[in-house]
Amino acid sequence: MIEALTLKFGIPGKIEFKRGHGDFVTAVLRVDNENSLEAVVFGAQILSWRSGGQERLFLSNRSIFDGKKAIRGGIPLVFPQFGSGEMPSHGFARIVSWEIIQACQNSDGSLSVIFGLAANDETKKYWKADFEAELECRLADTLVTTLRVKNKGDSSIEFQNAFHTYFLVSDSAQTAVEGLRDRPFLDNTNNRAQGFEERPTITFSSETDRIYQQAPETIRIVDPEQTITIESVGCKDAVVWNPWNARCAQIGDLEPEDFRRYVCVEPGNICEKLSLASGDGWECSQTISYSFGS
Ligand code: TA6
Repeated sequence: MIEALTLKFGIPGKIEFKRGHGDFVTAVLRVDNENSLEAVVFGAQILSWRSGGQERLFLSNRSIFDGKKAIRGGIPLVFPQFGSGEMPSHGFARIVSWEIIQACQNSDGSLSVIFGLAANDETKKYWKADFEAELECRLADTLVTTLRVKNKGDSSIEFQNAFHTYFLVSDSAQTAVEGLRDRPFLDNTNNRAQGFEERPTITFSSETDRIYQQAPETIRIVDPEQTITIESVGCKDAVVWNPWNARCAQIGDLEPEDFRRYVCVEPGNICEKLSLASGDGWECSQTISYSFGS
């Protein structure tokens, strides 16, 4: 498999393939010494994104790579369901294997790897839809993740999605999320009670788990050492999540202090399911970038 992918898509030093965590087939993109990423076919999940020469994503030391459980960290893809429901939590996309259908250097010098997932016996265990999905990871000095969905069936389909990114921070207690002032939200720590964000920035001192509705296209995460900018297209909502200490202690694939090491900001479509007519296509994306200092 590695040899075949290398023969088909490999560019030495830029696009390479290996057996990484969990012995999963892993695509390695390297723009230069400062910007690289690693993404595995299990869940089409980015596990590492280095920007400005440093790792910008959190990956739990207790992540489980058994090919069954969702990997704790990186950028899990939530699709076609958010949260609990008829399918496993956050849908099946992150717990099935995808296929690498393309990897290339683009005309602007960025590098892309595209994972594909078409409806099959495994997905139909969870969702009857006849769909084709693609996740493109595009790396330059920014990282763009794009989800594309096509409805190949005879009737319309409905789904939710989110890019469930675990952003590595120096200390969540010294981190602020900017851009969500004056937005309504549903509070997942209080039975999805309706709230309204009055604070200019969101800071963390207890469990925070909110679905912001009518989310802006640009959200920033600021900690003492970095500013991460998240620009989304086609995402109506955005989740902000940090479990804080008590909830963190209950999550088996997190270490007790991990709540200090990450903040999740997750653009997506959650509050209202998206509907896709037969034969139609749809996409959404997020562009994340890092700048030094707060
Ligand atoms: O996106 C926030 C959230 O829905 C939280 O409620 C928490 O459950 C988190 O996702 C992680 O979910 P997971 O299924 O990956 O453990």
